[in-house]
Amino acid sequence: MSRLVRILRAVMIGAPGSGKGTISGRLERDFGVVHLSSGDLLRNNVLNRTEVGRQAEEFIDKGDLVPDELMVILVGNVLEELQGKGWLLDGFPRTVAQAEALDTRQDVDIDIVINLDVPFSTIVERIKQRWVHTPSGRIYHTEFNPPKTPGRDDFTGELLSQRADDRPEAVMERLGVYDRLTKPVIEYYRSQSKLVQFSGTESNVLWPHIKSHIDEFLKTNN
Ligand code: G5P
Ligand code: MG
Repeated sequence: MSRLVRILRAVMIGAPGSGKGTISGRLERDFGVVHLSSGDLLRNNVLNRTEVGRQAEEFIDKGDLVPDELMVILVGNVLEELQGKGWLLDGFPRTVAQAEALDTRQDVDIDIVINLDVPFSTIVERIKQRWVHTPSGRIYHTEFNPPKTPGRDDFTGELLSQRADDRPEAVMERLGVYDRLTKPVIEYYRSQSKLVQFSGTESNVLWPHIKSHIDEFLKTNN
């Protein structure tokens, strides 16, 4: 098994539903990085009715981005707690302003930025069948990754739900926001020579390529 020797710091970029959460879970399992999903962080704040959750909810439900200032503080606070550990940021940064804010931090030096390039037509179909366990961030799909008991989380047995922003109109808004605001982040990291892109329609096909890329990176940089 490939165990982490060097501390890996990575970012996962991709359109809504491109499989960021799915692939991040596998990287966490195989490389021992802490998976930090900005979306899960926000949804837990909404669930627990915190002040951040109250401010963020209306943006999330419409499919718009939460303001940069709020995101930079929220994710920054968690990174503070992860000093000395390997991590994988899923869904952050997703504007150039957020990427620049991350670059100003002394404790952050990103090794690799993984871009999942999945066609929008594939995504729209997938998202209709997604079910989630919000407290843990566990993701299911009625065919690709079904729960053992329909409608229930495998570990807690609690009821699964569908995300408010997985309604078709919110999904279309999210894809538009991705095109306008997140695609420039891909170019930002390409110009830093940190970007590696994986194109396809199936996570199980992309995954072995991503895994061997990280294995190779760790071998070369240890
Ligand atoms: P999130 O939570 O970051 P998105 O929109 O970026 O949300 P999302 O929807 O979580 O991304 P994903 O993680 O890329 O998608 O995809 P996934 O959940 O792994 O896979 C999607 C579904 O497809 C699942 O059901 C999975 O099982 C299935 N699947 C995976 N692979 C395959 C496959 O090969 N085949 C099939 N058939 N199915 C598959 O952000 C949410 C909101 O929070 C705010 C924004 O409002 C955002 O819209 N937010 C931020 N705002 C500002 N700045 C930030 N940095 C923000 N971060 C979050
Ligand atoms: Mg996700």
